[in-house]
Amino acid sequence: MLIDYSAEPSLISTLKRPALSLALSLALALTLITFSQGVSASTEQTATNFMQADANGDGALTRGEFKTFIDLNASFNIGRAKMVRDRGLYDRAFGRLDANGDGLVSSVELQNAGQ
Ligand SMILES: [Ca+2]
Ligand SMILES: [Ca+2]
Repeated sequence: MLIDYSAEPSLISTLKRPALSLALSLALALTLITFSQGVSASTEQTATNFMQADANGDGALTRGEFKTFIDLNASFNIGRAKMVRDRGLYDRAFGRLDANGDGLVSSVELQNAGQ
């Protein structure tokens, strides 16, 4: 019996692109949650903003990083970010997304919030 290795190259190439898959999963999550208004043109920008705001690159946002994330989204007029910024609702938005209360909003929590 022959062993089919044809699936391996695509698996490897997928694993070599964690940044891309992170960006796509974030874009999907953010589309589904609070930033759902008119997000189609700005989905990619939102994912870019997340990665830019994630200063230490661990895939989760501290309160400080989250504020940067909101401010970036607001500057691009994405969803409700401008409202959050203008009304100073960072803590409320952060608290809603930080499901396990560890003081970080992870990409997983963003995804779960959208489901
Ligand atoms: Ca971080
Ligand atoms: Ca958390």
